Amino acid sequence: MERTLALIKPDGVRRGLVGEVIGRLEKSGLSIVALKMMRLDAGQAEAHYRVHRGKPFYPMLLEHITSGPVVAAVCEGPAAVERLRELVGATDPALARPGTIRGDLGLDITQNVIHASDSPETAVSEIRLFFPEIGGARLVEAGAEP
Ligand code: 3AN
Repeated sequence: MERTLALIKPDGVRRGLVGEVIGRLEKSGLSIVALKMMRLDAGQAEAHYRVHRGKPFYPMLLEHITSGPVVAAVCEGPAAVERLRELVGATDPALARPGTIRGDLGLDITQNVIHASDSPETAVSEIRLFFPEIGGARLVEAGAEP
């Protein structure tokens, strides 16, 4: 089993797409094993997008991701990282295939509804960043008895 991080960006939350996006993730067979709504401060946004520091669109990225609440979800399943990236689609919604979240719902390259970890290594560090309280503890198994 593999885990990955999905982040519904402020444009997705603002447009009322949380249920639609989470529904697509669940219907695809991925299990949601942790979920929360939060507002990123500047430090968390810079940490999340540190690989893009210095790129022309970096200030816009920070501005957008801190512009309102996000919904963060840890998704689990076989090849979860690749599976989620397939569901999400290409970065630019204009180029994303119909049937993908960005292809169907994205507005533009900044307001593209959702972020998904791009590798298993990134997934580990992003899950740590967004869910520090989980630590090394085992997450509740979806559907398991409490
Ligand atoms: P993805 O989210 O598809 O993995 P990344 O990691 O290359 O894409 O970029 C992170 C975010 O930065 C994207 N989701 C998008 O919002 C923004 N972004 C990427 N490339 C551009 C660009 N050329 N112009 C404006 N924003 C961009």
